[in-house]
Amino acid sequence: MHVLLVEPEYYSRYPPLGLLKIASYWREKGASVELVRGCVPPDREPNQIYITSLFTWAWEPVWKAVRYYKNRFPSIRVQLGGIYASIMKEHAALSGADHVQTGVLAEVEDLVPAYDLVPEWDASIIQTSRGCNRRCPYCAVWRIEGKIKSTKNKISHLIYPGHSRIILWDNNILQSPNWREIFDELICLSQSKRIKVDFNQGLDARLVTDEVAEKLSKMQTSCIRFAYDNKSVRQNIESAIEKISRFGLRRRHIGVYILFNCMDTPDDFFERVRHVLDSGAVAMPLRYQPLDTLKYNGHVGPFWDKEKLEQFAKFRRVCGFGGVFPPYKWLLERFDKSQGFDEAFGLPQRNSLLQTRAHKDYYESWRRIQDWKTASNHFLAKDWG
Ligand code: B12
Ligand code: SF4
Repeated sequence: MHVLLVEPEYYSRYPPLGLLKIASYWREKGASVELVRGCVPPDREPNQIYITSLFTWAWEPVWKAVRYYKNRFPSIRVQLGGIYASIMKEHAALSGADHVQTGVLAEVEDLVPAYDLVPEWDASIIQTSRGCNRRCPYCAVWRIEGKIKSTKNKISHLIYPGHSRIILWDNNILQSPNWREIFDELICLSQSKRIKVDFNQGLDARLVTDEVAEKLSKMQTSCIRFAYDNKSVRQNIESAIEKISRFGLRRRHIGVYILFNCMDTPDDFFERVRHVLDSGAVAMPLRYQPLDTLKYNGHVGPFWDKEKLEQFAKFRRVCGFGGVFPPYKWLLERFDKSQGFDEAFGLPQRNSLLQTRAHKDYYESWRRIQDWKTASNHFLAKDWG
């Protein structure tokens, strides 16, 4: 039995985790596996073909892959699964796949992914839980995975030999009944094996207690992320930042995602950015993408328009760092004086005093405070060295 695993040719920062788990599953059954990216002739004729998918807007490379392998091996069953397939089953079925799988495959969930298929990759990606008990309208997680479930209370067996970092993909790890055991194990791994921990999907600020903050402070984390999706969680965000910094984690190593272009207004968005910078953390604006969108950045929220979105995109390019806003002096002063979105995010005129100041202050402070740069790189997942 030979199983062909296909990652379509879309951009991804991470290896195709679902396929790597499926690879381990088939190997346990004695099959051989082959992982390819895009449309390429495999080394051997397969008996089964698994194609994965990711964001809904990356559907075209998925269709291309399905057609390529279906044409090449017309009698072999081509299965399609992953995020796009789960969110948009009917659309995915039009690709020509013989079967569209929605949701997770329970039988592969507790297997160590076959990382030997991606030898250049050096981190173990772990989901200690699936699902989430909240039902935020803009989120796919509760729709695909349901309530919090399949919670693990141990993770060491999921760390691949030689990996020096752990990336947690839990949607809301603090909801897990086992979060304490997991955190204690992470502390142990951090302290004994110097393993770095990345809570990649962020932590729920509403669930951050002193106990959580204390445990976090004992791990090797480079940054902690929260989400400030609407003003109702302002107190929770401020309190979580305060607790974490009280236990020794630096405020500038806390990043806060700020959803915009959803049901918010531009002024409301500006205020949330200002709150985050005032609290000393890094603001990370996140443009809303509808769950069933087939085009990235195609959506314009009811209180936004294209000009405002473009204006903000330019501002973050010029005055942000890789799109995020650290609380640097020029920005803090500017936001303090601004009454709303237009004033805050109006692009400084070319060669104007403002722009010169923006650049000077900005780059100088980043050069001076190297750890900001490091922290930001972590937020941007560019370099975890
Ligand atoms: C990690 C992650 C990221 C990473 C990048 C992921 C990557 N690979 O490059 C980062 C942090 C960068 C990120 C960013 C964003 N993300 Co994101 N992200 C995720 C997350 C947690 C996992 C995605 C992933 O890679 N999974 C790997 C998959 C395919 O493996 P798996 O699901 O474990 O696979 C199982 C099953 O799917 C199945 N399976 C998989 N393949 C196959 C194939 C076959 C044949 C079969 C049978 C089964 C099968 O079996 C597996 C084992 O059970 C999901 C949430 C979630 N819980 O899934 C959101 C998610 C995909 N992200 C989402 C969003 C909205 C975003 C952002 C747009 C946020 C923003 N506003 O900026 C950005 C977009 C970035 C960009 N420009 O492209 C949405 C997707 C919405 C959509 N319309 O597609 C999700 C679903 C989260 C949500 N809250 O709704 N994200
Ligand atoms: S808390 Fe996070 S994971 Fe849970 S439904 Fe809301 S956005 Fe999704």
